[in-house]
Amino acid sequence: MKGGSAEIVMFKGDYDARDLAKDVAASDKGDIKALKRALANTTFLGGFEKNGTGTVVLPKAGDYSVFSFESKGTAEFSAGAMKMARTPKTDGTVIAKQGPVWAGSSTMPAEGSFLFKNKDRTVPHFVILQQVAEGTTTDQVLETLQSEGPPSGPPPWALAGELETASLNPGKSMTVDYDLPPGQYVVMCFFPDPNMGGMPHALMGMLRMIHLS
Ligand SMILES: [Cu+2]
Repeated sequence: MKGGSAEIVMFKGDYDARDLAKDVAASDKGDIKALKRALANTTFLGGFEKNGTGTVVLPKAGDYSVFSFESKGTAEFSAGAMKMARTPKTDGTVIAKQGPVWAGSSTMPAEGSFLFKNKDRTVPHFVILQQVAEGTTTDQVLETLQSEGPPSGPPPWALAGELETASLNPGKSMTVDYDLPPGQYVVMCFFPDPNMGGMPHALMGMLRMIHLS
């Protein structure tokens, strides 16, 4: 499910982008040890979809990598001496909490920027905003996600508006600029949970309905 964002990451010790690509590929095939190794050695600092904008926090001058879960592609960059910048003003918040569950604004303007904060102390999370038909329930979305077999087209509740962010480690935050059609949206995260056999968080019920107006 998606995963096309550019993930800005930093690594522990000798662990590098190639190790991460290998571990993620193994994790996709159900290797939970590889997933746990990836999480123990990687700090996810956020990032954006193609053409997406916003702000991330780079904790220090030094080497960083950009990683794509979708292509397993990587790139390196170095950040020089930095000055502290004030977090830009935002129009709403999307907060991941232990459970995992979502909290934050229940309504936001249809255009603006939101603060995404991972307050969960255990695992990384990312944000997918998917527009849904007005009145859709999280139970309906969960039922679709849990249905077996290849999808026979898009779910009946899905509408055109969508946005995805990269992942954030526990305690990290970022801001995300967006411009979406007004309406009801489901907030989802599909990060695989290492303590639940790699189950994506949305399937554990990490779903929340919000409105953009
Ligand atoms: Cu998650």
